[in-house]
Amino acid sequence: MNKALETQKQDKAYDCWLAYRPLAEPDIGQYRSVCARVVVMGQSPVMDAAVDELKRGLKGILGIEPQIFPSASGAWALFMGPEQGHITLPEEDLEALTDDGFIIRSGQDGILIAGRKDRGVLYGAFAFLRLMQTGMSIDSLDRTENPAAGIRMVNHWDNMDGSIERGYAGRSIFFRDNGFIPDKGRVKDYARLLASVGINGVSINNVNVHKHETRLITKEFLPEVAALADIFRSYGIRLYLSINYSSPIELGGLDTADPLDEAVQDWWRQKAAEIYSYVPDLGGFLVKADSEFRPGPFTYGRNHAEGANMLAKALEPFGGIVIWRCFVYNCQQDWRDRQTDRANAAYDNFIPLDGKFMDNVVLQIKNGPMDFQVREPVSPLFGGLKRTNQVLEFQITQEYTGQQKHVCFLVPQWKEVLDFETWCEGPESTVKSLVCGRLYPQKHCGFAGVSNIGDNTNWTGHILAQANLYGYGRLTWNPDLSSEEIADEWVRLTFSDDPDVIETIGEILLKSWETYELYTSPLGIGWMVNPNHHYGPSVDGYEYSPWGTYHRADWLGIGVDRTVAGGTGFAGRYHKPNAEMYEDMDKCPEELLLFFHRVEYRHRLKSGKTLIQHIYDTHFEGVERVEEFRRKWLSLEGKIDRERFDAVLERLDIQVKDAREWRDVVNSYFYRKSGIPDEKGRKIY
Ligand code: GCV
Repeated sequence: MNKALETQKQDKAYDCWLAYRPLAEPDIGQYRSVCARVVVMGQSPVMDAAVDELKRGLKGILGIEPQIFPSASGAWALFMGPEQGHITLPEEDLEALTDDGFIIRSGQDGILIAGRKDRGVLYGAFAFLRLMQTGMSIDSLDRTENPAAGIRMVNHWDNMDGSIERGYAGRSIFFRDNGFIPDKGRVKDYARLLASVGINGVSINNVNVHKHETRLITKEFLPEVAALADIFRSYGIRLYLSINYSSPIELGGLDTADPLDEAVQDWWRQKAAEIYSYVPDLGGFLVKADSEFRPGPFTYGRNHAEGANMLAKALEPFGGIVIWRCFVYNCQQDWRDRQTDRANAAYDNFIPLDGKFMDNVVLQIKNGPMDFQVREPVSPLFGGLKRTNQVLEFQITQEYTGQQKHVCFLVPQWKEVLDFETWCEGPESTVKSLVCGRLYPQKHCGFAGVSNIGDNTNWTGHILAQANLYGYGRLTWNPDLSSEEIADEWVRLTFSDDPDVIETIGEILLKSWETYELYTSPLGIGWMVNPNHHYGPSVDGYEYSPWGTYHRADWLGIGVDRTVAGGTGFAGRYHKPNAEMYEDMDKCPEELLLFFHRVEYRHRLKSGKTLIQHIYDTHFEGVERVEEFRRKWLSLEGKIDRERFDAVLERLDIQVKDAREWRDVVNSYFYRKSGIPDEKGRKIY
């Protein structure tokens, strides 16, 4: 799979959505006359990246190589047109921009792409090419855009031996054999992909920081970290490092990492100064502490605010931030204990600390209370925390959603989370308004997504999984975009503007998450995967383990009672009316029924079907839908290049086979537990 970079670059899948295809003549006539000359005002590595991109895009889409004219002016603007200065920008327009925002405007003689900073121009250049490629008329070019939030980052779970925890697209593009990969060509191409959708932060190493990675903050590796930071910087992206909370012990020879110990504080202060001497604009640290056996402040009887603030003080003089993850729970539960609930853990650990974190600390909260299942309710920390900086964490890599063997376009799932009404301040208290800092003032807030890329030629293993990276970035820039808009853009940019291609791939993408859910774990209960690697069905895989991820199925029914009345009380962590909705079995949204309630197999759902019949029917339907995806894909033969057509088909073949396995394993499990036959008499083992 790992061909040399030059060979990889020739592969159609390598360029993802930045392939820049020629457009039909009637669509581009006007663009061609305007874009032959480009005046560039201002110079910096980021402006260079913007100019390079523009040249590349104009060549690909219009087939022209523009003449570039430098301008003495220091203002950030990239002007395209026959003559300079025909478009002037009123001061108030520029004032409407944040540092990353841009204006694209066409006038009689030219087009202006302007930003207050060079980063805005870069984003503007990408947006301009996207608009042109998706057929936007030159007359309609008049837009001002600012990103929704300041933090728009991807997290890598890459280890220095080159492996990637939960990676499904090859090996790391940063690390190999416990060192850095010398050829940085791939990193530059990655930075370009990220910047094109508005990403401005990247943490390069796994949040589980092992022995070698602990040393990333030492002289041994800091020059290499700095070299990567240089590449990302020229695309407006800041680099972050995941750190080991025990570093003062493991690197500093201290006998404690207690955040209140002065020697520990001093060690981190000096360490921060050393790190920033190599990377002066390091974004900061990402920290997984006291979670899944990682060290943290609990060891010393301290809380997470004390733990995070100590690091924040060390980074403060350099403008760095501490991104502290809320994925904290007891992973050694006893199955007899029905009160401890993993779903409660993050909320119960962090709500008492609201308002106690320094303002350069940000809490990073997974979208749901468990762990990136195909369906979960939204974490009640959103709307619960009112005086704390927050970042929403999504998982772009498909750990529990088909591992990039199955097509599962996650944008519709993310949209539900973003649009979820928390009611913390009455109506309009959506998750997106919270994480974009529109509801409570936050110095730092935004988005993190666990990256789905590796060194496979097509970056993401499944070519259709490129749409998840694309969609994630687009949503961090503008969470109001719809799933349909994102799918449509991505297909046009990646494949073609042929209506059949757009419609067929769009439909597959938009139905794929729901389809995956149909043939896997039902009605929000989650898990049912093989332990450890998490691929494929094993209904009891986690039922008999201490991780606290039970479904509690027996011969009568299934589901976890998380009500306040008789269960773990999780439903009560939400604001009204959500708390009441989840508490009441009749009001609970059905897709989350088994997450909140224990339900008998003979219970009738709103559809009139019994729960058991619903389980059988959805599993048969899920497989039929995947078979339909495959048929639809086959209808595109000849409309998509052979390489990518075959590559997707190969994955769909796997998906058909594995979806059937899911169906049969889940259906026969519940048939044997309940003894209730399928009303339709289909084959259940
Ligand atoms: C990086 C889940 C995953 C782990 C991951 C962890 C986390 O448990 O299975 O691989 O660790 O989440 O988010 O920290």
